[in-house]
Amino acid sequence: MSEQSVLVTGACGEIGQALVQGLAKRGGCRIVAADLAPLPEAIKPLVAEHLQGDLVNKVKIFYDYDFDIIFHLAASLSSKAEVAGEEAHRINVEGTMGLLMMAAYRSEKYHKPVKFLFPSSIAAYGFPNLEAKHAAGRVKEDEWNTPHTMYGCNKLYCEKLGMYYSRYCGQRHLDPEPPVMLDFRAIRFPGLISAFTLPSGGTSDYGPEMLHHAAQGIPYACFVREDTKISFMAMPDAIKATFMLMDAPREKLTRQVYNIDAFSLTAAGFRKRARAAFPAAQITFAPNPRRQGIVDSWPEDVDDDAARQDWGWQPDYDVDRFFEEYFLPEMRKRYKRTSARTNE
Ligand code: AKB
Repeated sequence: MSEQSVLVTGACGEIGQALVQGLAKRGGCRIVAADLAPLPEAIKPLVAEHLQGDLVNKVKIFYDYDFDIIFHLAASLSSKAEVAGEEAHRINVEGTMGLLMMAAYRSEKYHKPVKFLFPSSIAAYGFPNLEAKHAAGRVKEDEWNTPHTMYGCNKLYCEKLGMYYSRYCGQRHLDPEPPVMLDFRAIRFPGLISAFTLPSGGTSDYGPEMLHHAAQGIPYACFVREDTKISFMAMPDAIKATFMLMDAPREKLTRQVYNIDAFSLTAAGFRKRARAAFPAAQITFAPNPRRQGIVDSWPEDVDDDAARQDWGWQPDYDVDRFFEEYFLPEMRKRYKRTSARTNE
């Protein structure tokens, strides 16, 4: 079988690096990366070509590539997008629209649907207050689509744009010979936690930041209240879900945007787990009202039944396995000396 040509935008970010490693492990593809930053050493040997620079200005270049699959990960995350809204809109919406147009054009011209994998987010939801959040329980994909943030608005709109370009663009879908359209698929990710990289610019960042600080013996002031609860997931599960959705036969998919879920934990729950593993951890709470408002608008739990039914989704890591089998073994290995010292 010939190699598949794959584009990964935002390749130097947290999901990007894990995804490139996952793709390389699967094999059978030529990886083209795109990012503002130079490639980190961890993925440099795995990438055939890296296009460094502003994606929005670079989209034209991609018309010359024959991509089978596009993973469009480049984004300005929720906290950063609140302080630089116009720039976030440019990156999150204009960048996505440019790539969707390119993928739609190539799908039609070469009669081959380009697969477009889009990471959406729990930020696409928005609750008016904490009572509504607590009462909502497991939120389904089409409920509470009333985001409070620039990032959430961008993600929700780009989901709709993806559906538009893959189904209705030009209103030719009812023609006797409709054009070949791109194949758009999206996952709404919860907060993600990697044992290898740290996030930046997001609001679910308090979870991974707290754990990485605790492991290194560095004091951490958490920017949300102790009772704050949203859903989280181990990075390997996020990559697994992305590949599962990518591989799922199109006829099995009853929707184009799917929730996935692994575990929900309060900020106090993170502290308890961190202290159990690293007893000297110094964790305090100093809520930032703006960032608090963002997570208060996000669901505590999402309903991922559609993903489970359509493509067999199931996380490998519940909260116990996340700590015991993924995060802590890596931390203990990496920060052996630090944690031994701080535990004395
Ligand atoms: C963020 O906090 O902005 C992201 C997300 C939940 O999409 N991690």
